[in-house]
Amino acid sequence: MSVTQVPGACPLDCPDGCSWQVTVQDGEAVALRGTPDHPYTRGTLCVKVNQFLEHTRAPDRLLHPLRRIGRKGEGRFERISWDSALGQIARRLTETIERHGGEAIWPYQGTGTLGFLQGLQGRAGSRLWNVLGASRHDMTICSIAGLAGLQYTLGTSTGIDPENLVYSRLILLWGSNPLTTHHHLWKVIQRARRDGAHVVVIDPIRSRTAAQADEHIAPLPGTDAALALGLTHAVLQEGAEDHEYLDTYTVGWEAFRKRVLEFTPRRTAQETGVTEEEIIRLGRRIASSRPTAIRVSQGIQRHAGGGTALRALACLPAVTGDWRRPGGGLLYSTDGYFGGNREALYRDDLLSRPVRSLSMTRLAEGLLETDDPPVEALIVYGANPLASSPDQNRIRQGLAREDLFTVVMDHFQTDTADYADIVLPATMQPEHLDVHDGYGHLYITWNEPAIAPPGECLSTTETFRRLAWAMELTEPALYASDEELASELLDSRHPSLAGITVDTLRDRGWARLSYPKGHVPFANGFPTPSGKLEFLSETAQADGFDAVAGYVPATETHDTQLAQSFPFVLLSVANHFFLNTIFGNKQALRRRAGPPYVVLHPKDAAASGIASGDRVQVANRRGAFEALARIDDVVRPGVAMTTKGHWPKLTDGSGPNATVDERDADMGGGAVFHDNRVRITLLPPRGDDSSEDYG
Ligand SMILES: Nc1nc2c(c(=O)[nH]1)N[C@H]1C(S)=C(S)[C@@H](COP(=O)(O)OP(=O)(O)OC[C@H]3O[C@@H](n4cnc5c(=O)[nH]c(N)nc54)[C@H](O)[C@@H]3O)O[C@H]1N2
Ligand SMILES: Nc1nc2c(c(=O)[nH]1)N[C@H]1C(S)=C(S)[C@@H](COP(=O)(O)OP(=O)(O)OC[C@H]3O[C@@H](n4cnc5c(=O)[nH]c(N)nc54)[C@H](O)[C@@H]3O)O[C@H]1N2
Ligand code: SF4
Ligand SMILES: [Mo]
Repeated sequence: MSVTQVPGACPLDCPDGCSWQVTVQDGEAVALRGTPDHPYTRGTLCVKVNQFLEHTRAPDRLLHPLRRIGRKGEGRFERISWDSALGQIARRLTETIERHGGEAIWPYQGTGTLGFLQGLQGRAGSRLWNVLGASRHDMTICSIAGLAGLQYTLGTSTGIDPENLVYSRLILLWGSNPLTTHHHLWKVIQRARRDGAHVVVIDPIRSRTAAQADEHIAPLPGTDAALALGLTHAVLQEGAEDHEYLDTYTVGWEAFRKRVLEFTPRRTAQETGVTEEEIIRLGRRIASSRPTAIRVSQGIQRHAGGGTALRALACLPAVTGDWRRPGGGLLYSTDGYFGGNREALYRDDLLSRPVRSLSMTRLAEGLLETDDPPVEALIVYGANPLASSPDQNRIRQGLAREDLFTVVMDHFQTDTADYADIVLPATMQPEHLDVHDGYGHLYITWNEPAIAPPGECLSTTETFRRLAWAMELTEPALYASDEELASELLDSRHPSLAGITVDTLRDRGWARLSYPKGHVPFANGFPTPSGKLEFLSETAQADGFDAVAGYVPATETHDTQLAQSFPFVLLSVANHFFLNTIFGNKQALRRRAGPPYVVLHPKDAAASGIASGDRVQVANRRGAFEALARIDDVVRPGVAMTTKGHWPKLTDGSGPNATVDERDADMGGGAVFHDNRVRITLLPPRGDDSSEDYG
């Protein structure tokens, strides 16, 4: 009997980027655990991923290529061989290129795995798409508005090391719910708390995390920039601004100060729905707590003013000078710490001429309204847009186009896969090679294949190598092996990789990037054009934004006219038991998640005659979905809460994204999932008990 421990990484789109170990016995994976000696993973995974091995063996897993034999969306398929599948895809892509040029192909990559080889971070497939001249896929679905906003203030979207939070005296979890979405950070926060740190959650919802914090402030959705300016106002009232820091490390202070002075407690309270007392009290606390850390994650920027919000939030630690202290500053993403050679993977030099970009969150528009050329071939991998992208009903229409050729590479027959012409079975993390960083820590991870893929599953890299071969493409870069790709990625002189080689990484499974503990970014200035933190950004102005950081209200949330017909602002947040739509088909986790629900404040419920457990319809002009009502004061009056993650076809055929608009946020073309007004009405009780699945 042979037993080995194979090092790996959780592939999911989660800031914690856990390091894991697969115990393999006689070729079979028998146990999975978080790596015990990894300083961030600390031996634990999470409620979603603990049973990942069962997920790899799920009875509904796709094991063979399939060809559609029913109508689009109907879900009837027959098994075909890889040769036949790749032959058909090669022929269709070649014809498409001949007819319309490469831009008629849309490679639609999602967040299913973040791996540098198989997934998003390395833009898997990029080399092939560049050779074919396919449209560029613009990854707008998750974090881009915030990234763009930070870029103006800081010159980068990279923030502080989360492990530095142990040095913080005050921690603001601003639109961030780590107990659900990245719980390893909570351990760091708990250590800071034991040393006396005070933790405040700023979230319209009393989330799991808010319930565990020292304090909870509930602003109206989309008003965070106003709140940040109002808190800065209170800091100035205390005379707590750091003049030396402002003089040395920032530009545009006078202009920004003028703006801040407009955000009196009174105006801020009107704008945000937070009381003047709360604003002044928290402002004073910030003024007197050195250092203060702000952890802000992605939820907060899914509004019309999302980019502007991050831009304003990053200014606060400059006013107090906290950016220079370990444990002070702001953390949105740590992605920029890893200095691997991403360009070597992308190989954008293989593109023979510039191509257009198509936005991930505008799939319906792309399929229904784009011409010159129209999208004729859609290759979906690591994505489930019919469930996850905005404007579900129009996406369904687009996917149903008879002249559209759709390929879906996935692990399961998702709602999106039901519309595919060809479905290709993909490997899961224990079955392929990959390299990961984390967007919530400073470690990188090696994922060694632990077991053989089941059935005929192929990795993304291998699928694209074989497709290139079927298309008779001669570019050698298309045939690089996984090991070669990993070496090219890590072959970098960037200081973050000092002392890290493929061999050392492969051997141990993980490495801390080469930054000292307590590392303070921007100690010697900021990577902006001025070299300083920019309250006033000429780049922003040149891009058509206000030169000075400020506040942009949400669109639907603040529309009082619209509120007459659609009285609720709907937030569709992370589900504790799913990771986006991954695990939405997993019985054990569905049971724990329960059926789709929508939470209403008791006052709203009373006014609408809705009681807990009632079946309701959540609707606006774009679409509707069904949910069970929960009445709870975790939400503010006028705000309703549901979660992302349920599969439409396993519920009522619909979901929150049926109500979400395709509109862009202010920056980067980000999605506005939470800037969404709906009405909620009682449905007649159903005869059958359709929630029995959920136990
Ligand atoms: N269990 C689980 N974990 C996940 C995911 C999942 O689906 N499930 N998804 C992963 C992904 S893809 C991502 S991007 C991250 C997201 O991680 P988070 O950003 O932490 O998660 P969200 O639930 O999207 O949003 C966090 C909080 O922001 C609040 N929020 C919404 N609008 C506003 C606002 O205008 N102002 C303020 N102050 N708060 C607001 C929401 O009420 C919510 O509680 O999590 C990752 N982790
Ligand atoms: N209403 C609402 N909608 C949201 C959000 C929200 O807050 N509210 N959040 C948004 C956010 S933050 C994100 S990141 C997006 C996510 O949206 P998507 O990127 O579309 O993510 P998922 O829906 O989870 O679909 C991922 C798919 O990839 C598959 N997959 C996983 N690993 C692999 C692999 O190795 N190879 C292949 N071929 N496939 C794989 C999974 O089985 C799954 O079907 O959703 C967004 N949608
Ligand atoms: S989903 Fe996040 S917390 Fe869970 S195992 Fe993966 S990286 Fe870790
Ligand atoms: Mo995301």
